[in-house]
Amino acid sequence: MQDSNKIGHIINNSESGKLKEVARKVYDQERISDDDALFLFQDASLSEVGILANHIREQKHGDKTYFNRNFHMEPTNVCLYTCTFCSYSRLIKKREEGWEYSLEDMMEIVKGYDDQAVTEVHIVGGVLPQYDVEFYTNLFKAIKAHRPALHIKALTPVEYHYIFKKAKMSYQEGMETMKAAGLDSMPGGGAEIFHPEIRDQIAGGKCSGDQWLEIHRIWHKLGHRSNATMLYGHIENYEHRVDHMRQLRMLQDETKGFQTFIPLKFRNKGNQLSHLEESVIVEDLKNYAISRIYLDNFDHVKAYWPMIGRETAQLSLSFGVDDLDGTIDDTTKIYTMAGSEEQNPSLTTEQLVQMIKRVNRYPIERDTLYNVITDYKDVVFESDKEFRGYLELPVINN
Ligand code: V47
Ligand code: SF4
Repeated sequence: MQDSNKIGHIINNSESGKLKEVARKVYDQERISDDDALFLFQDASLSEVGILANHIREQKHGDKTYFNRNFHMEPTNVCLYTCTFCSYSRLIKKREEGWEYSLEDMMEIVKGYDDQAVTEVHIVGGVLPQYDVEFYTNLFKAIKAHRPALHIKALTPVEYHYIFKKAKMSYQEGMETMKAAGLDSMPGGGAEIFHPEIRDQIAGGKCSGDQWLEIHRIWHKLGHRSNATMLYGHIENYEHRVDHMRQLRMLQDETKGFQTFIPLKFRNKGNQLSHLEESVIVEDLKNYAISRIYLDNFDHVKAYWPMIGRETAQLSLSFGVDDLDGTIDDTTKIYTMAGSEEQNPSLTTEQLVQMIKRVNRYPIERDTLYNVITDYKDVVFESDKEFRGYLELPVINN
């Protein structure tokens, strides 16, 4: 059944008047309300939200599924903040167990990718006093001097708020300084859950939700792009998730600067919230789907595959997701320390392309700004020819 027929089926036959109403809105490309989103979280089934989200996903992108070739660099895994969900925060007490890279160390990492066709470096990590405006501007300049075409996607309002305050700079002045040094875009981290009821408990002391949004607003108004995340599945409830997405949707109406929304599933290893159970896959898929339905003004929804694992990432492509991040390598420690599915989150381009093709989607390598680099629709790898389905069913000759 086509998705529009499936939506028609819900509109005509659902026993729930509310579900009919939400399905009608999706069909008519009308924005859903906060109340509708709450209803979907609380009362709709996975298959119902999946039909609605997939309809929107296919309307926006057809079968296209994006990824990019990037690498992550983390200057340090020691952090003076004490976010309870983060496996870095505990290291401040035993600093010698962590790493604190110098500018030269960071440049060695960059140079290690000289012979690889990566288009983006994603820089994120702990907050420490020596990583200040001077350190980061020197780092950005050194990267651009070495490899001008490499897109620098770096730091979040958590770091920016801290380093600008220390340098007695306004956010405006600070972001202009970063741009002049070579910053190209901002990743979506540090958003967690904006609502103070939750944020104060899990991420006390770091920038507030309003400050996070203000730094993105300024960056967008300077003409640049960024992403947004939401850390879910810990102590928040559905109202907090909807509140978080509402604030993102409002800012996006104002600036149109966000590219991608990335829900991040809370992982419970090695942090102060280890006693909490992790959300189940059905919940993760529902969360992707409802994000896709609610955030009508976001072009893309991304599943960060190292965190959720390859199979859930494949499933997510039928629940609103159109982007699988990239072919990152194993320098990303924040997730492996928190218990991500992939202990060595590295995939070759061929593996990532196959992962996408095997769920009948159409892989596209993009740059950070979603310009197409390689269209893999008709590219056939040797290993494709050997693939006969997940269960390796015998080929039946009639
Ligand atoms: O803000 C920390 C999260 C984020 C845990 O913009 C955890 O393209 C789950 O934002 N369980 C940083 N999550 C990563 C991030 C990101 C990742 C990939 C792509 C992009 C992008 C951005 O990692 C933090 C925090 O929310 N995090 N600890 C944990 N235990
Ligand atoms: Fe530090 Fe970020 Fe971890 Fe919070 S989430 S402790 S700010 S590294």
